[in-house]
Amino acid sequence: MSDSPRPAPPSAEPVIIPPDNCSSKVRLSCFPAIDCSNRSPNDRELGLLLSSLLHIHGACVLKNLIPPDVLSQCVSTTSKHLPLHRGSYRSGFLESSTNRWHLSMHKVKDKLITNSLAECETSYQEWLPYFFDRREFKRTQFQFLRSEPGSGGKNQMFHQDNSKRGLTFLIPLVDVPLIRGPTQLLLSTHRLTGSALQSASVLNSAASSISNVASTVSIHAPTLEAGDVLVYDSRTLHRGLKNRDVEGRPTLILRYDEVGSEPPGHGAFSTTIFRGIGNVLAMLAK
Ligand SMILES: O=C(O)CCC(=O)C(=O)O
Repeated sequence: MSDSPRPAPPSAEPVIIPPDNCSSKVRLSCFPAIDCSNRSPNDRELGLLLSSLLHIHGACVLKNLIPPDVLSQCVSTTSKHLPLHRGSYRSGFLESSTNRWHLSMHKVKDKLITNSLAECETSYQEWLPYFFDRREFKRTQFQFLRSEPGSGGKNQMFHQDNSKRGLTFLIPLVDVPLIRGPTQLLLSTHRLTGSALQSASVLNSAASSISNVASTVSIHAPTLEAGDVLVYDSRTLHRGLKNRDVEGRPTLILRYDEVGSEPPGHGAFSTTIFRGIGNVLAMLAK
């Protein structure tokens, strides 16, 4: 995964998700998305386009990326690990915030899960080197997340997955309409930290970029259909919204980081500060 071709300017036009598929907040532009139907996993143009959209906006939806048979394989292999009764999650699951349960798949020695992971990765792994350019990178996380339904849940807090450049792929195993609490993102906030000119501290770096980012930031909660994938630069501020539906939202999360820039790159103090920055930017956002 370390040798990569140098990206060239993309030539294909991004497909933009129509406004009625975005969150209800009024905005000037819509969420960047690429329709991957019938695209080959080693489509170079698509890899370059994705890298370019991530560079500009910090996130992108890959529509129709995961083939239905791979998706149903993921659903059946992960469902074995779900509790029979709500609230009876077995050890291994971690409740990161109210009603959001995570299971690190690296800890689950299940060949079928490993196979379905490999199938998902096949759909996009040829494109990763375009984003990481010539830098060496590796997979740093493979998680199964289930956001439970019900009014007891809360919106997650805004956070970065890593203060340094990296990629997060969210693969929902069901449709994610607004009621099921999609991921909300503050586009452009990937510029807050981790630039080439980054100062020694995450906070210094963010302080100098907040005013630049504030003028361009926009807030979105793109709804997804099963088979779509949300990918974002790990620095993009985001949070999972509360699931108000009667069905859960099971999601696979795969993360990739540069070697030497392992996540999260934040301590307790900067995590709190970035939650505040996210809340303020969300109010200012278009
Ligand atoms: O639930 C989501 O949509 C986002 C997941 C996430 O950011 C996390 O678990 O850290």
